[in-house]
Amino acid sequence: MARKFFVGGNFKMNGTKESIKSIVKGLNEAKLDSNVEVVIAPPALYLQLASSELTAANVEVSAQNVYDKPNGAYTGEISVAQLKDSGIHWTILGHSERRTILGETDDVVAAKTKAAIDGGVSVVWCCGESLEEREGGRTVAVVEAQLAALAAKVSGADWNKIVVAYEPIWAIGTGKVATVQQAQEVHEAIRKWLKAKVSDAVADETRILYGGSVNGKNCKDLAKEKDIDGFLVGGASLKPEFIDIINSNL
Ligand code: G2H
Repeated sequence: MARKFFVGGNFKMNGTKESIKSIVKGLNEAKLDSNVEVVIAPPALYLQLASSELTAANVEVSAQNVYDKPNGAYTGEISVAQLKDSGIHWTILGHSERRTILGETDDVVAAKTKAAIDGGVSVVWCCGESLEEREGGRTVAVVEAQLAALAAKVSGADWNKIVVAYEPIWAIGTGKVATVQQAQEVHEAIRKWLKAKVSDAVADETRILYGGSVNGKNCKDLAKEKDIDGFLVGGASLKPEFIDIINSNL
């Protein structure tokens, strides 16, 4: 089946009220490929501002993280119910910056993913290897272990609510984009794993995004690959070239 191209903008810990309004205005006024599903993920403080300013069709607002416990005594966290209550139906989870800087393990990310889905919030679930792991020939094994932890917690229809983002850590914010071939190889391995361990349908239907220094110049070649179904964009999502990335297939 045809998988709808998906582009996420991960603003990370960047932006002000003014800059976020300006990015949203740019999206509202742009001519965006109507065959692309877009989410933008500003910092939590600005989720509602972005939502209230957004009028562009096919663009939704996403959180960058969510906690897996129900409302209660968890200082500094935001619950799935609170996202829903604020009209937010997407979250990124398992970004490598949260895994490496904030210590989120494969199991923690899987538990958060399950909680989000159960609470009605779809997930851009991130995976990827470090430079050391790639150089040690362990890329596919690392990604498969991350997938296995996820598959232990989610099942059946949960997969319809997951978009996978492959983000090699060595390519994130470094300007070192994976080659088209390197990205395609891992995307293909992820799809094969889904086919073998989950189901043919999930393998066919799950969008697999590439993330890591995607920009307005490299996006078109990456988008041509058969297993690359979109992008998770960091730095370039804060710039006008984000529109070009959304329109990669035009
Ligand atoms: C990878 C990506 C977005 P950037 O983290 O998630 O960021 O495009 O800046 O490498």
